[in-house]
Amino acid sequence: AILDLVHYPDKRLRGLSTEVEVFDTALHTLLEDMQETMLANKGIGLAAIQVGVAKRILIINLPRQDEQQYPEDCLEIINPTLLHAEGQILWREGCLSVPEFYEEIQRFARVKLAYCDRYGDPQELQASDLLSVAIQHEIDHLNGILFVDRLSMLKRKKFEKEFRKNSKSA
Ligand code: QAP
Ligand code: CO
Repeated sequence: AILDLVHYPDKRLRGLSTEVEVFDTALHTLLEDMQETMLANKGIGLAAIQVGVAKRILIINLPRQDEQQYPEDCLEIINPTLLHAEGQILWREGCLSVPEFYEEIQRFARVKLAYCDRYGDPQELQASDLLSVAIQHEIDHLNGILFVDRLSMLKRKKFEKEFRKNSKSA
C-alpha cells in the first residue's frame, strides 16, 4: 500500500524513533509499504517516521547506471549504529518530507555501520559516496534531525523564506 508522507513542519519528524524488537510479518509489510511509497514519490531513501511510524527503520534504493531503480536493490536497515565515519563529501540533498527544496550538505564520505535485516539477523555495511550520504540522511531522521537543520545560518534563512512563500501559494 502507498502510505501518506509526513511533511515539514510536522512535529512527528522531530521525535526520537525507538528500536525494533519484534521482527514479524507486520514489520515486513511495513517495509514493503515503505518501498512502494518511496518509489511512488520518486524517492531514493525513506525512514519510517516519514510515514508516521516512530521506529528505527530505513530503506534506500539507489538507481543503477541506467538511472532505473530495481526493487531487488532495496537496502532494508533496522536499528543501525555507526561504527566508523571518515572523510568529507558535499552533496546536494533533498527529502520527501521537505518537497521542492534542495541544498548542499557536508557529510562523512565513508561510513561503516552495523544493523539488523528484516529477520533480526546482524549485518555490517561499508558505504561511500551517495550511499554514505543517504545512510547519514536517513539515520538523522531516526533522531529527529532534518537535512535543513545542517544548513549554515544563511542558507537556513533562505529555506525558511522559500518555505513561507510556498505555504502562501499552496
Ligand atoms: C535522501 O531523498 C537523500 O523534494 C532521500 O520533490 C538525499 O529521496 C539521500 C524527493 C540526498 C541521498 C542524497 C525530494 C522527491 C526525494 C523532493 C529523497 C521531491 C521529490 C528525496
Ligand atoms: Co529525508
